[in-house]
Amino acid sequence: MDTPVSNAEERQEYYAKIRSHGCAPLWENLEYLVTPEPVITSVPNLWDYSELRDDLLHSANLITAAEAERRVLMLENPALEGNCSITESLFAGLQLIMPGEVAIAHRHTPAALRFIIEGSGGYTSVNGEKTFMEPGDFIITPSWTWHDHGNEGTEPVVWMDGLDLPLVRHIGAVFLERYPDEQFPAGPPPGDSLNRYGSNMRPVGEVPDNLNSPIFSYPYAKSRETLENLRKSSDWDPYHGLKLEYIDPTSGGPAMSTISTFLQLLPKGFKTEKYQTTENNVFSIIEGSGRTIVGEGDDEQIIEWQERDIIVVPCWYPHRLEADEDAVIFSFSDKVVQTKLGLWRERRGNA
Ligand code: GTQ
Ligand code: FE2
Repeated sequence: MDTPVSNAEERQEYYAKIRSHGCAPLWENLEYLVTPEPVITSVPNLWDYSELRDDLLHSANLITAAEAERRVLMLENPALEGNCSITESLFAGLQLIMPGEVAIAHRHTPAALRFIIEGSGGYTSVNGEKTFMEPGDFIITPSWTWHDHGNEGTEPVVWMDGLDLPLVRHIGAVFLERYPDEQFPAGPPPGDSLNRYGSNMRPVGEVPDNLNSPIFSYPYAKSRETLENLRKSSDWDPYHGLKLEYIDPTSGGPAMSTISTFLQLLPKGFKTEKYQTTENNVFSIIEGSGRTIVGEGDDEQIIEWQERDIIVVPCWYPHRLEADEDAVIFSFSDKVVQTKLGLWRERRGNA
């Protein structure tokens, strides 16, 4: 029976009383707490690289890489200002290293990826193994590995950083350690891990670490060629075009244990169909131009993009993509985490 047993005033007094005992009434919050579908604070957004580039290069006049430790412009979700996050779970930033600069060695529990945007001659060293960077390369810094960066070239080098930092912070498991010297001592020669593990082979007798890929670098030349070869034969996915996931060759699983990473090709004129997923997605346009249509009806929003732009589409926003020219898009998301927790979902069309 729905007979009230108390009045509003009585209830407020009661809430104040239980508050002082460290309690709150679930029944006043249930609607906001457990919702029929995901409700998320972060919003879709675009970072226009042609607009940002000057700001980024200007930062080199204000602070050195050495002083900054990491000279990064964080891409903050407009709805999460001050939270150092691009979505509730992910961090993204644009990092700049000028010729001759070094970003000192440290290690931390949050894992990082680098997706190279512009410049040649940049490198990152992971546990002493240098990986040189070219635009479009995808490079991994696994959790708790020593890393420093540098630029041995003659032009500015810019890459996008993607980290699981908000997720790790939320749990509280953040640790950082600085190396006593600027750079971690040189270890294996550049490219060693790719040589060793990048040909669907591995040294005999080695047992894989099943958390992270032994490959630190997934060069664009190779992955772009793969997309090009596949476009002739592949069936196109109506929701993704031709989309490949970067994997750990020793397990067949995702390349990183906390961040999923993808490269996709949409041929000129391709239009994907409406898609929803619980994963929070960050897209980095490497080639081409087009648009992402996010939301539906009155909430529909058209995000026009071109090369080097970055777009975020948070959890459960309906979205579709249109390519005006052949488009190649790198993306990263928290899919692997959601999958491990049994939470990942997708909705294709109106299914
Ligand atoms: O390059 O080591 O954007 O530790 C944020 C934290 C980059 C890095 C970031 C980091 C780094
Ligand atoms: Fe770092």
